[in-house]
Amino acid sequence: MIDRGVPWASAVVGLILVFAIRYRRGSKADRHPLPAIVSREFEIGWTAATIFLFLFVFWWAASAEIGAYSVPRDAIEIHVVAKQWMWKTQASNGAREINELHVPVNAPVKLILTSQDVIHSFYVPAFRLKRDALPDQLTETWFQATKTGTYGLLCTEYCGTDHARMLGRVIVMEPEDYARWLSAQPEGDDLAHQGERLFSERGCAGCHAPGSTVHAPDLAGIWGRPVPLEGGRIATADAAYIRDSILQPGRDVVAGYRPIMPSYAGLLSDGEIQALTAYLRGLGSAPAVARTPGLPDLRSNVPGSAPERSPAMVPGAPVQDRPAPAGPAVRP
Ligand SMILES: [Cu+2]
Repeated sequence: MIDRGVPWASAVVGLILVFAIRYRRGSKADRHPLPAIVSREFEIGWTAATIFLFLFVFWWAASAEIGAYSVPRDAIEIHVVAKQWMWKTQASNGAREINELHVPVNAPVKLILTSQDVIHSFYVPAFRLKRDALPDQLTETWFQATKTGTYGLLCTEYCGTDHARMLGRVIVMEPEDYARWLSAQPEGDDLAHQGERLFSERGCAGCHAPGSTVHAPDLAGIWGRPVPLEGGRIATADAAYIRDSILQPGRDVVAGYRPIMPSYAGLLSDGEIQALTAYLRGLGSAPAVARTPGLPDLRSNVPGSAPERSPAMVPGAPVQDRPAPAGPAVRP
């Protein structure tokens, strides 16, 4: 297929060549003196004014766009899983909803989106908020509602037969009402606890628990830290990295380890991966492994290590008499 730009480019280049030859210096072409339509000052002023106008609009649009992508640190985190044809949301405090999302007014809310099947798009017109939910990927967006009320939530990516019915509501409440609503929710497990259970139920702990005999990276304290990979690359242990490591473990193998982990693609749902991620995140970005007295802290030279925290969240691992971790000096 010929690109549509080709005729235009050919015309421009052709005219440049024709004029360059026809009006070259010394040729006898007919040259009328230029009519003075506007003054030179007017032309300079006009050019400068439009440049400044353009720069202003660019700055204005860019700063709005950058703001839309920088999520405030204290935002309430809500996981959103889209599927044909519903929206499932779960706040990190455990409140689960379908096709509804309760949020407090005047508080930043961060959405972490994914899809269980095809591409969907989370769209709240009243908030000017739109972000695609993609299978096998996480996307993020955030908003801060400024008025209480109920606002329509739509899917705005054609996703199959009932696409038009993939509707929901965002309910913005006063903070006190929100707190009351939250405490009235069924005693649901929060994500991190679900993840902790999955971690042992699905066999992750069999290899990744600090006491395991299998040579697999210990995951305590991994969150947010740089992970050295085979081949000298460095990854950051964020949600996307953990997700990839679960679904495609052979792709980014941690330096010093063999690629023995099987893929969990098809075995874990998106919700379960989110729960595992929340659990690993809850383990913090500091070593959770209890140090055996007399042995040096293997991670003490890792930049960004935060102070030691409770090892209580490592499943199936006794705190007191755990063997000293084996492996490379800097563990992921
Ligand atoms: Cu959809």
